[in-house]
Amino acid sequence: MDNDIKEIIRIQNRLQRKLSDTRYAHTVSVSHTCACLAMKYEYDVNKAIVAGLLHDCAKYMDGKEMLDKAQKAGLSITDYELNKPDLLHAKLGSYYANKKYDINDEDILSAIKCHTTGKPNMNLLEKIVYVSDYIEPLRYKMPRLDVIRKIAFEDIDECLKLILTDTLNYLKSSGMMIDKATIDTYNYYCK
Ligand code: DGI
Ligand code: FE
Ligand code: FE
Repeated sequence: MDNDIKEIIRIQNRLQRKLSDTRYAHTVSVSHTCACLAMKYEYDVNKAIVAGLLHDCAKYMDGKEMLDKAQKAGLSITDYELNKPDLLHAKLGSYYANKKYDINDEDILSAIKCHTTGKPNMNLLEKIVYVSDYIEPLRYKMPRLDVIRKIAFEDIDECLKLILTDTLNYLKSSGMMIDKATIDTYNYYCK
């Protein structure tokens, strides 16, 4: 337990040096929200905190640099990510969590990897990180956040449905291209 806390503080300090002030504030906020959901749904709280802390650990560069780094790391890149390289911060973040932050836990790495698009049949930690990223207390732009936040602590699958529906509607109404992973996740949970 003592070691867990030291590890969490070490990760926080490194992230604070790497990320912008606002990204770091979001990061801490997500990790606290992950902790709360882990308590509610009886998941390992420290693992949820680490996943929340590291979910955006690659989000300190522009799209071009992400693409460059992902190519150099030998990560598989979809055509969609080539067009919208910002989405790569999830895959690249999972890679950095492993290589730079020495995380070997597969659940943590996969929760980071799918945090932007989601994926079908997510495990509990994947759901916790996906939902926390959307509802953390510093978020304010999305519609009906009050309802979504409340449902997050009542029925996490119902909450996923609301988030996926609103995200898809938002992407459609902004005329943005939609990643296959986002559509697959929507179809899995909402149809
Ligand atoms: O990194 P964050 O800003 O904390 O949050 P995130 O990793 O969920 O990324 C947020 C953005 O990703 C949000 O504006 C919705 C967008 N997104 C999710 N799925 C897709 C997508 N954007 C596009 N263009 N296509 C998608 O399929
Ligand atoms: Fe993100
Ligand atoms: Fe985030």
